[in-house]
Amino acid sequence: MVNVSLIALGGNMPSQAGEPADTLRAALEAMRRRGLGLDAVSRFYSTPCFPPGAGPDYVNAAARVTGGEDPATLLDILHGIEAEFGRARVQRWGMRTLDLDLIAAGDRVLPDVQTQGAWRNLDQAAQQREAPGGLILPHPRMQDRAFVLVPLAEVAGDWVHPVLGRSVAQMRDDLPAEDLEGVRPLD
Ligand code: PH2
Ligand code: MG
Ligand code: MG
Repeated sequence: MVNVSLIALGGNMPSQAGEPADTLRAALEAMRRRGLGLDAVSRFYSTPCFPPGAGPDYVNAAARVTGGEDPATLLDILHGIEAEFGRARVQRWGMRTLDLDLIAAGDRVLPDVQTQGAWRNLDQAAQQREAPGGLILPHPRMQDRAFVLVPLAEVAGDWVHPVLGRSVAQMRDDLPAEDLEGVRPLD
């Protein structure tokens, strides 16, 4: 899966497109319109907000994109679509109409293995405090989050983390059962 990119979609506030599920559908359409090849899209899930109590439940989904786009170009496209749906970056981890996260681009490790590892190993307090300036891939929190891994397992269960050596399905199964139980398909 060298040329696949993995994208996580989420939202927990209404946008001009409607409720979060409507926004996610519109965002997928916008991705197609901007030329991304959507190979597979997961079901939509209702997920408890992380951190708990920070806002309403989210709708989350995942998409697998092919074509070997370079990650910076892909990220520009995703940011453009977030802007289109009124994403205001008011508060880190706060409420949002649309969040499109690039989770991985093939087996690239960016900017390098050591820096990716440093971000991955931040303790919880530092995670709240610090946000990376540049693109870190794979996304340094992907292995922790049921709202990312459960949808992602539907579209890229066999993708193997280039540093951890664990597949998406394995990383999902490594999570506590209570994290997984909260992630429920919408329909
Ligand atoms: N995204 C966040 C913060 N918290 N919680 C859930 N359930 N789903 C998300 O996508 C999410 C979150 C920051 O991007
Ligand atoms: Mg984001
Ligand atoms: Mg996010």
